[in-house]
Amino acid sequence: MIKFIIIGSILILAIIGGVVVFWGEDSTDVGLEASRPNGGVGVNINIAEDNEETESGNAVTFIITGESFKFMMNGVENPDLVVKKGDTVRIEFESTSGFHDWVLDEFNAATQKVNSGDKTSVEFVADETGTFEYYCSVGSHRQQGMSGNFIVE
Ligand SMILES: [Cu+2]
Repeated sequence: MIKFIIIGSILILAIIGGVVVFWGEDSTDVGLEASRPNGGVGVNINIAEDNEETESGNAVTFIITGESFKFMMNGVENPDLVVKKGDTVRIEFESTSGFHDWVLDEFNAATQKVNSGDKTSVEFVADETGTFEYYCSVGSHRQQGMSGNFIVE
């Protein structure tokens, strides 16, 4: 009788051990399967974000006024305009005093020339990195200080 109990106990232990090992292997497999797709998705998302930045970029708008002889934006004289490569840039320009425009040669961007109180705009894609000079092309305004830096990072 004692032999049967001992053999029975060994069998039960063996079964429990087998189940634990089986579960252990099973859960290990599940873990690997779960982590692989997650890792893959993470990588895919990163690639998608990178493509978005380089291919389409963001839409950036600057609201700038012109007077004799400087540009103004949010109280800053001849402000640095900083964008990322690939951004679509919109310049909304208004003359608050005098006859002016906003020109950026490197991107073939130029607004109309406008008089006091008139508004105009121009849109272009900043597809090249560097620091470029924007300016007013009216008369000698550029030489008199009506210019600033357009920076593409
Ligand atoms: Cu001007």
